[in-house]
Amino acid sequence: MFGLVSAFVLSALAATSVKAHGYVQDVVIGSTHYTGYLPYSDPYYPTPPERIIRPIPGNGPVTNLTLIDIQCNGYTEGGVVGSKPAPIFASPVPAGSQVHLNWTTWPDSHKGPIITYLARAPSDITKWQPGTSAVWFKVDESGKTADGKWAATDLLAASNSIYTFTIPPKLKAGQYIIRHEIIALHSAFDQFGAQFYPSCIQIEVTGSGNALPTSGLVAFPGAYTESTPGIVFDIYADPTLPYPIPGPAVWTGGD
Ligand SMILES: *[C@@H]1O[C@H](CO)[C@@H](O)[C@H](O)[C@H]1NC(C)=O
Ligand SMILES: *[C@@H]1O[C@H](CO)[C@@H](O)[C@H](O)[C@H]1NC(C)=O
Ligand SMILES: [Cu+2]
Repeated sequence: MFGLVSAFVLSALAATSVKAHGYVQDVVIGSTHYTGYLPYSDPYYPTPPERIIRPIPGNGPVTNLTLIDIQCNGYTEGGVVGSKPAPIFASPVPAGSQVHLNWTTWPDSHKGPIITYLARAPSDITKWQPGTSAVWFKVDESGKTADGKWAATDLLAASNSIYTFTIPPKLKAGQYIIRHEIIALHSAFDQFGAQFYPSCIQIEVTGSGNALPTSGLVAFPGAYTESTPGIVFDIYADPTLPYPIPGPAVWTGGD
């Protein structure tokens, strides 16, 4: 049985290794490790392991900003359109805690920003699909430093492929999807060239805070278009040119 599984895994890996990009393979919150959705092994188990990250088809990007795939890296199975919910969620995640996102090895050519959103689930997160509703607010972003260092390559490489952000300390308790993405800009000098690598991670925030954004929520698809600043950008041009991170302003969480 296991030999068969491994053969499947190996052939899947061989088929995709030519364009190896990446995904979040592990999430650490407090002292708890949550293994990410592993697209080259999880689907091949007779009983797939339960993950907190919504399924993705592989390590490749989404490039069409009009598709629902841009929300959680698109996974369609059995008529599911958009993100298929994961069966479990990380809990407890105290408001104010750090979330550590462990990416697979990221190619140095794939320079770009790292951006993180949250969406509050109105009901059971293991069944919720946001669809095209404007429910997302940005909680963290990192683009290019003044001396030309990019989040997705320089910053990630310097931290062992771990990106860390903080849940807003006063965020109201409840279930949330974290939409965490790298945008790779190596072909973004022209329209339709930017590559999006989103991951959707399900969590349950605890605490006594009562803060929620009251305006400025965005939808995926919808938040980005080919004319949004930072979607078309030439990383090979003047390296001192500041990079405008796409999407709304970061919500500071009522601080
Ligand atoms: C994006 O997807 C839409 C809907 O399927 C399609 O009409 C459009 O041609 C696609 N755009 C690109 C650049 O592939
Ligand atoms: C990231 O996850 C991989 C796979 O689980 C693991 O081998 C590696 O040690 C993790 N990196 C860190 C810095 O924890
Ligand atoms: Cu790539």
